[in-house]
Amino acid sequence: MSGPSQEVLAKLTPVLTKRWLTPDAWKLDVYERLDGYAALRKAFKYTPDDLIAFMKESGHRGRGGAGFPVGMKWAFIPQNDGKPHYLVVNADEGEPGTCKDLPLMMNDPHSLIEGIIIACYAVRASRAFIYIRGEAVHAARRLRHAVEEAKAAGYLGDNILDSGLDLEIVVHSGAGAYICGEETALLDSLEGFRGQPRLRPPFPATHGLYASPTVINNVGSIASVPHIVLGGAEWWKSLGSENAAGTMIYSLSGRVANPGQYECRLGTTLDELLELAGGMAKGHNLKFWTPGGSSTPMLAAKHSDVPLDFDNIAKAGSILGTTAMMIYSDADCPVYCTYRWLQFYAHESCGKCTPCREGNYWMTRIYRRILSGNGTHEDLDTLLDACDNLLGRSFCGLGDGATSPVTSSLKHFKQDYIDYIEGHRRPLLDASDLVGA
Ligand code: L3W
Ligand code: SF4
Repeated sequence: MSGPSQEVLAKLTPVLTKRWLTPDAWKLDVYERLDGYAALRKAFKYTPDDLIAFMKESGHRGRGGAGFPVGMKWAFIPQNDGKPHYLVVNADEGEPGTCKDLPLMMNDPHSLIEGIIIACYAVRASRAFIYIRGEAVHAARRLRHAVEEAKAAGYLGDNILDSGLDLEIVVHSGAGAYICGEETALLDSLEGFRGQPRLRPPFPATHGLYASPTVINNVGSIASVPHIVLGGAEWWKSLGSENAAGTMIYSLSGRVANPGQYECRLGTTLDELLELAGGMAKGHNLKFWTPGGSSTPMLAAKHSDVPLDFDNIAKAGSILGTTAMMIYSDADCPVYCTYRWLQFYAHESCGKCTPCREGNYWMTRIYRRILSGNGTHEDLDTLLDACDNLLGRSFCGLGDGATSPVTSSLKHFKQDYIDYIEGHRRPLLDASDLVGA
């Protein structure tokens, strides 16, 4: 295959990833040589309120899955309320297929720290927490090292660069539970309780950590901030598409020639990303894919020209999520994939609400029946009925997200299910798996 066209190469826009290939960019002296902490000095020239207005103007939206406007979230923090304010960075990256925050924290930890300081100045917080998933020991170590370097250089501590801001950052490792990526479960875990979601509203913006106003933003949302401050709101908007400002780190995995992270303008298509990544793996043809992790409805090959931004992907029937693009070919089975994801959701369900706790368990059993050649046509209706009882009826997004692969695979690939049921396809599971099903 020939290389990508000039038109497609122009979609590749390294901003958050621009320092990743520079040796030792994770060290403070190298970071400073590459414009590091220039944005902080610029931000301190604004008032906190002006900074919030600037972030609103930039159109920057959250990179953790929901795409909530960052400036609006910061503006929710009450002012002059006499309470401590907190910033919590959600670095619990656990969505299957998602791999953008860990490489960012490993390669460019100071961009996250600089973004945190700017955000804390804007929302008047004097304590920030980075909640990182427990398995990421290497990234936690790197972040702690960067925090120490920043503190020694006067970027953290009291009266930072004479701005009047006092700030400490705590790097807190979780214990490896997917549910602790849900913002309120994360707060419970951070407070030392078992991580289970809280009722919303009230939202963390008013009742968050220790019942105080708290901003919770994803790693990518915050690490973008220094770039936006330096480049300006218009520049950030010019990089993306309508209602979707800036770039996004698209993580490509699965049946692709060169898997990895590709930072491109929001609105790039899968066709273009595949061109950048050298195409599909040899001998494979695209069959289905997820735009943003397993919680986002899977799409079919015919959707490969949909611009990957919030609105266009919604029109195609999915969610942009964390742009974790898992690519599958005609050698892969959407029914089996869905079964494996459901096993994950059943395992990670925190058990607080019945639809999710019971629904995911029962759905995995139905998949076992289908995949072992013992399914019935009624099973397909039962699956959709179970999804009806999870979607919108679960206490948090985990239960909602678990229905995405089920309903979307049934929508696009019902024949694959029927082939198992009618015996046209060799069962993938042994009937002995059905004991007790
Ligand atoms: C104040 C209001 N704040 C909303 C805040 C809210 C939150 C943000 C978005 O789930 C999705 C989920 C996963 N006053 C507010 C308000 N907020 N209204 O805005 O809230 P929400 O409920 O739309 O989404 P969420 O609960 O944050 C995130 C999907 O992302 N996802 C999973 C991603 C996994 C990772 C990872 O591994 N890194 O992030 C993938 O697609 O299913 O739908 O802060 O407080 N009136
Ligand atoms: Fe827990 Fe699942 Fe209910 Fe969320 S939906 S509260 S993870 S049981």
